[in-house]
Amino acid sequence: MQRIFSGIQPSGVPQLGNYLGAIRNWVSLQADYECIFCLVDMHAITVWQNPDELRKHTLTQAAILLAAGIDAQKHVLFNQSAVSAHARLGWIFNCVTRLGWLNRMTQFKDKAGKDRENHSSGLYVYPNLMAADILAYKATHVPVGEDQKQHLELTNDVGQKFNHDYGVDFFPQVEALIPPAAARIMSLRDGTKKMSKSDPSAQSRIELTDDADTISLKIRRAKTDADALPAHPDGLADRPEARNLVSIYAALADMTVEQVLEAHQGQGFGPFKAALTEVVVNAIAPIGQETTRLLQDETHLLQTLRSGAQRASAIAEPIVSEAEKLVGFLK
Ligand code: AQP
Repeated sequence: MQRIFSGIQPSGVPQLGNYLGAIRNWVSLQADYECIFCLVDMHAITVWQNPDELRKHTLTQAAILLAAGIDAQKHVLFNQSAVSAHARLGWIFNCVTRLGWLNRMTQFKDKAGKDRENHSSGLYVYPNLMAADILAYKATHVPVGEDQKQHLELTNDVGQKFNHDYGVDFFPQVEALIPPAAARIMSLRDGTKKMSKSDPSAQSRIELTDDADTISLKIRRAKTDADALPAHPDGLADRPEARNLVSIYAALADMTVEQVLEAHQGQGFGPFKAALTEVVVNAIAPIGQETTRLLQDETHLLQTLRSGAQRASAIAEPIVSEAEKLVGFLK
């Protein structure tokens, strides 16, 4: 069976964008692939994380994934730092990747902005650790959004350079799986910025643990304009906030943007936001309720992650040990 590796950073409570761009897709991929789902806590600390918050977010994120439908018995769910193979292969890749490749990574440029000197070196070599995450399992496919395509190309470049440098055919090429409707969900406060779990404003996102009242309030307060909904998507061209709300509706109701506009054209944002609230609450609130229930049994969650780490290790250890031997490390 083909193998998928996919990760999410426990850098906050997962938000609606994580759900529509990743988690929901992971749930359906479980039917066709052997899936390895990883809470990438080592990636999370490339920017500062309060230790207590990191522990809390890692557990909450595990609960959310289970509540959303990840099957940790049939597939593998664990936190990255619990499997040392990631760090070991990541270091080897730090020594294989060329600086020029990393200099071209747009996500680093976006995240570091102009204040480059003050960011961690971890943020800079992040793509090497991501390559290690994937290749430690010789994953065949990685579900990625548009924003991660460049990192996946680097993964293939590192794997191929390793093969070339050590004269082997060891790491396979990895294929991107771009989700069918890879909606990029934008902030509720600024339609030009992506919705993010670490945005300082909690009003900018819907968290997967938000209850119905919180969801309703956040949608009521979401930035919009004074115009009614147009009949055609062209009418949303210069209206990022309006377009975002319509896209969220479409993604959650399994409709196209055209169909949503057909049903709601001429409506102002008062009634449309009420309809959107209902759609979001129906999709998200059950996940939040189940998460709350799962978080009551922390021991069970820890056991689930530990068992996942053991099974992940059983796959990665022989692969990474072999890579270490190829490099010339004494074993
Ligand atoms: N707004 C979004 N719309 C669609 N997809 C999104 N993803 C994240 N935000 C959106 C997808 O979620 C997956 C896991 O993301 P991640 O946690 O590894 O990192 P991220 O993309 O940096 O997510 P955040 O929420 O913005 O985290 P922070 O604030 O910590 O940087 C990825 O597949 C991503 O595409």
